[in-house]
Amino acid sequence: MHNELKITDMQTLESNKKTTEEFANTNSLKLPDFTTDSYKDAYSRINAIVIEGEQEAHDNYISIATLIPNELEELTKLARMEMKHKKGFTACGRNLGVEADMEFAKKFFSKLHGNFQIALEKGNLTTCLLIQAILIEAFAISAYNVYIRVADPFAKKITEGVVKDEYLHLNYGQEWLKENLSSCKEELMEANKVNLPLIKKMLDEVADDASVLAMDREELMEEFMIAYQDTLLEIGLDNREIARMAMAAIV
Ligand code: PL3
Ligand code: FE2
Ligand code: FE2
Repeated sequence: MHNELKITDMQTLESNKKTTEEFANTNSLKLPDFTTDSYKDAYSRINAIVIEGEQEAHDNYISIATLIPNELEELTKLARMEMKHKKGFTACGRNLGVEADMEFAKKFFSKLHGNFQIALEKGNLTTCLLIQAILIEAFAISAYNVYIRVADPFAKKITEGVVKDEYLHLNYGQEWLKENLSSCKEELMEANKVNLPLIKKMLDEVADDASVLAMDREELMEEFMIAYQDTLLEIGLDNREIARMAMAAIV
């Protein structure tokens, strides 16, 4: 009796193992060929976007600190993480033998960058936080979560480390906006109306290149909406307000 049980357990183990192997196999079949010219061509733009995005995120947290001086230490920490992310993604490009198209990436961010700078000059902290800590971070989280599923092993490991930090960044913006909701709600809604459509445009712009990396557009949108809606809910907005805000992406 005892013996029989053992055998059954071992059989179960064995068949589990097989299932895992088969799964890994089917999965790896779906991974793109990282060495083709078309992969590298798309990667030169996507990699640049990510590198530029991390650099701008760094600069933005440093700028935000000028509006909340007593948060200087915390914001400097976040900014440092962004530089680490930039280094990590630079290594990913180097590892694949790809040169990042930084000029393309600068253009890609220019509109959003401009809006952030205007808000900064005016001292509109809520708008700055919405742009960087909510919209850009949710965009990064969606992209990185999807990328992890189809990345080369080197990039996968780096991206897994990065995405954990991005949740901290999203959380930072979330907590500040939550604490100040009564005084910043109106500005939050207005800034969202202007800037969410830009994120949607950026997603559309990157979709073709992303699909060459086996990243699906619908999946990217889905991941974005999850991070975005979760955050707005945590900030304390109700379902109707969140629906109204999300609607800005489709009109
Ligand atoms: C915030 O910490 C960083 C902001 C970066 C924004 C990234 C947007 C990425 C869109 C492109 C999707 C491809 C992801 C692939 C990663 C190499
Ligand atoms: Fe980052
Ligand atoms: Fe970040």
